[in-house]
Amino acid sequence: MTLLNRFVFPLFLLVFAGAATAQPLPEPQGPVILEVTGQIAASHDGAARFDLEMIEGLEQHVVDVETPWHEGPQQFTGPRIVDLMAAVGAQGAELRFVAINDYAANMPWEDIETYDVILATRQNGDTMSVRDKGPLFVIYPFNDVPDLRNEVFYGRSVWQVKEIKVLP
Ligand SMILES: Nc1nc2c(c(=O)[nH]1)N[C@H]1C(S)=C(S)[C@@H](COP(=O)(O)O)O[C@H]1N2
Ligand SMILES: [Mo]
Repeated sequence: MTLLNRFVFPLFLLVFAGAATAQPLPEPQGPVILEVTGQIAASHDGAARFDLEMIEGLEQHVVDVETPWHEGPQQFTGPRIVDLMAAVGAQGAELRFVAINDYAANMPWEDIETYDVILATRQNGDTMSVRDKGPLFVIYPFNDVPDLRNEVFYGRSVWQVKEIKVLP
């Protein structure tokens, strides 16, 4: 075996095995605003921790929407939750969103594959204070998919999210 084969090939295997689950996450540099726990590959002691910069480093999606909680049309920005789940190598059937006030709601995995539901970090371009239901707000595309306008999806629209538990 050449040197190349002995060292480079195993390295390739490692890289591809990793890609099948998730890339290693960097350490958060700023305040941790989100923990993803449960059935994830990219965990440090059972959780993947995110600061704002890490969440905004994921591909961003914009949702123009009117909601029951805001006056007039709003523009929310953040990663699709399905992309956030891919980033941590999540595999589950349900997601449990836990809020700062300990409100929690479960979302079937199907929702994040069916709709462009985002974990919004920004409302009309600005980050959201806790008073304004921030820093993280689950936003469904209620305008694009008007059938979502009912209590089931309102109940899953958790604001002040601090944790996402990936459940079997
Ligand atoms: N953080 C947080 N998000 C939440 C809630 C809550 O109490 N806390 N209530 C949920 C439920 S059950 C519904 S129906 C709507 C309620 O919105 P409302 O309080 O404006 O009626 O928000 C959802 N998101
Ligand atoms: Mo509700």
